[in-house]
This record gives sequence, structure tokens and C-alpha cells, in this order.
Amino acid sequence: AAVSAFAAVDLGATSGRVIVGRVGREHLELSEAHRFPNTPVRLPTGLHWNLPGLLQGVLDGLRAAGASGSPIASVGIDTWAVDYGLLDADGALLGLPFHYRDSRTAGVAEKVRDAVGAQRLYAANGLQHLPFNTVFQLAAAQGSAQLAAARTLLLVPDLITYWLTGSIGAEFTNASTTGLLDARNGTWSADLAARAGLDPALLPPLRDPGTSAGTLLPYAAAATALPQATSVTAVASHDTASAVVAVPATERGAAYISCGTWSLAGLELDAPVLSEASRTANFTNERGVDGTVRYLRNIMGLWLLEECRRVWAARGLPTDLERLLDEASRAEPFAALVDPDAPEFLAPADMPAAIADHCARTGQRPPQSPGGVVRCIMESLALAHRRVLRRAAMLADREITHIHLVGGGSRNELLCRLTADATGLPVIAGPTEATALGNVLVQARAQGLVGDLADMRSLVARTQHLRRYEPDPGRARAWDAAAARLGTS
Ligand code: LRH
Repeated sequence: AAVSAFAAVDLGATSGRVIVGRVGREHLELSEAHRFPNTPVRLPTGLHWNLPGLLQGVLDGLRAAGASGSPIASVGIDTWAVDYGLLDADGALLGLPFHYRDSRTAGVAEKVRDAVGAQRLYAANGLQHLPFNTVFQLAAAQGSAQLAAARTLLLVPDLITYWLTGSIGAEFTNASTTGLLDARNGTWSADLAARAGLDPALLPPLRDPGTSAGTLLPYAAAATALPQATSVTAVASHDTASAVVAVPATERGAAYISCGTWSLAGLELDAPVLSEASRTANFTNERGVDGTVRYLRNIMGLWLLEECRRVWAARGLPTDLERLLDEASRAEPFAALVDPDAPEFLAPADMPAAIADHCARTGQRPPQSPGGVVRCIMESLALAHRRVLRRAAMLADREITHIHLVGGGSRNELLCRLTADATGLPVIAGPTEATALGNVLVQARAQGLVGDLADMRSLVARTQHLRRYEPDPGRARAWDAAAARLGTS
């Protein structure tokens, strides 16, 4: 049977990859063509992404993809959300985009919320309050020469697309993370922009996932050795939106956790939940493909672990993941628990110290060994998964019968097992490469190779390796007690 090949560019917070996906009727298979580090740069102006470096990695990766044996039918790009570059009137990039963990947004969101009104803001954009939502980043840039010179705002995947094709647009799923999209009708809100002091003319026309975003510019064709006619398809360019496309859910009772640097835990809905209870619980309504809503909360995720490993490596301590997780699995249960979403964990210079401080402040003995720290992180994340999914079920009036845990975290057996035990629900782990699969599937659909969301998910379920973790009922009481210790249920 016919199989077509697509290139998925997936940029994450620590690395970028170009992956070749081969799709046929009963066939869905990925292979990594190129991986490169994504190293943020600190300048006097703050913490930035090295976008030109990332573009080079993308070009190298596309060249490798093209050399991998199959003709590349199209290219799709996804990255993390919210961050953007500004173009001047000539279409040139004005400075390096800021990293969402840059501290310049501290206190800004509160000001915007006070000016607009927290309830009005949520009613309008339906977004979880995160200090780095694009609208708050732009508010922090108010009055800068850069913003004054800007004519166009492009989110990171749209900027890469623009650099590859010359075509300007704002892909819809990622646009929904800016805080400038109207939650009810899914169009840019000139009113929100005006209230945030922004010129709505900066916001490019929206484009839907699955539509074409042009073909390669001559320089890009030359750099990648791909035909100039190679089309760049707008995929669900928000990585989480792509990951949720590839959640192999076939039943209504499914919840998902897209677990990597962040844990994004929630439900797929047909319509946003904009209630006051949802606002105070800080749930977000991001947009997915085909009119779906990603009703979820950001949980700080494996960032806590990765940052500990980075700090330990700098001190010459062992950082082998297998070994750390093995030590964690043998460490004392529930010795110390933290709220992973506490603001001090967003960008600390020293994560192990931040965790120790948090424990001390909450009257707990800080974990004494790396294994103990990792145990604390894993149990705290499992409890956060439990808390968020129980809340989501209540707020959206849905019963959750099982959890799909996708992304890099699905390889973490300890986290999967603890999440099953903490929630009392089966966890179906995998696919690990959900984001790249979602990216490839939306491209394949644009070529008519697969059908609707249900079709794509069933293909994922049939072809990808999944592993099921049953909750241990004998542990339920202990988890209830642990949740109670954090003041939640
Ligand atoms: C995950 C993610 C998440 C956003 C964050 C900035 O990579 O896109 O959905 O909230 O990065």
C-alpha cells in the first residue's frame, strides 16, 4: 500500500528535532532525521531564544529528512506556545524573541488584570492566568522602541514558517495561547488588544491547521536540497495541540496528560468552559483542531527534574536518569511534598535549593539525597495530576474513566505508576512522540491520507506502542492522606 513521507519540525524548550513520518492506511512510523540543542541566550536585555540558530537547525534537519530516502510530501512546524518575534516594516526580525521564563513579566499580569478586570479578561479569552501569556509579555514591552517599530507579530512556529516561505499568518491553535483570541468565536479580539494597549494591526490573519502556508523560498530550497515546490503545511503549531491530536483516545471518559517540560492535564471538549469556578480554578481553554477545546491546566512538569539534573551535573553529581528514578522508586514514600506550580519553581537558578526551601517553609524535612528529591518531584507531580484532573471533571461535568499520558514523560515508569495510584485510574502511557505524530497526521490529512480526529487517533492506537498501568487500590488511602496534607482532595 502507498506510504507518504512528511517532515515534522518540533522545537522544544531544550532541543529541536526534525522527524520523518511515514503514513499509510495501516502505517504510521517516525524516524528522527536530526536533533539539535535549543540553548537560550542571556543578553543584557534578558533571556532570549536563539532563533537564527534554531532556523539553522531546522534547515540542517530538513536537508537530513530529504536525504532519508523518501520524497518529502510536505513540512510542518510546531513549537512551544506564547513566545513571538516582531517584524519591522521591511519584514526583518526586531531583536531575538524573549524566552517565556524571562523575568520581565513579573507583576505585569496583575496590572493588566486590574486594568481589564480579571473576570472580563477570562470571559473574553478563557485563558489560565500564566505570567508569560503573550498578552502580558506585550504589556511588559509597552513603550519600547522595538514594539513601536513593530508592524507584525509572529509566534515562533509562524516566524520559522515565514522564514521558510515568506508567507505571513497566525496559526489558530497557537494563536489561542496569546490571550488575544476571543474564546467564544475564535477570532482575534480587537477589543482585548486595545485594552492591553496593543495595535491590532500587528496580528496577522489567522490560518487553520491543515491549510497550506506556502512553498520554500529559493534560499531555503537551496539550504535543504528540497524541491522549491515543497509545501509547508500549517499544522497544529502549538506543540500541545499537536500532542493532543495523537492522544489515542477512543472513548468519552478519556482524560490526557501531555507530559514533558510541562504537564498539560485536562480534557478535550466541544466548547469552552468560561464559568467563574473555572476562572478561579485557573483552567485554560486553548483551541485544538476541528473546533475542539483543550480544557486543561499547566502543571510545572518534568522541568523540575530536568533543572535538578542540570544543577547536579554542574556540581559533578551523577545525573543518569535511570539511576535517579531507580533511587527514587526505593526512597521513602511521601517524605516531602511540594506544590509544583508554586511561582518560585518557574525559573529558579538552583532548583534543588528551591525545593529544599519550599519544604522547609512548609514545615517538612527537605529530601537529603538526589533520589529523595526525585521522589518528592514525582509524587508531587502525581498529586498535581490528580488534583487537576479531578477539578477538570467537576468543572466540565465529565466523568473520567482513564488517563492517556503522552509525551516524553510516558517513558517514566515511576511517574506513570504514581499517577495511576494517585488518581485511582488506569494510565495508558504513550505514544512518547505524540507531538511529532500529531504534526505528521495533520499534514497527512491535508493530503487526504487520513480522515477525522477519530480516524487519526485510531491509527495511532493501532500502530503505536502503548503501556497500561492499573492503579493499586491498596495505595488509595495513602494517596488520599498525601493529598490532604497539601490541603486538597
Ligand atoms: C509546552 C507548551 C505549553 C505552554 C508552554 C509555554 O511545550 O507549549 O503548552 O503553556 O509550552
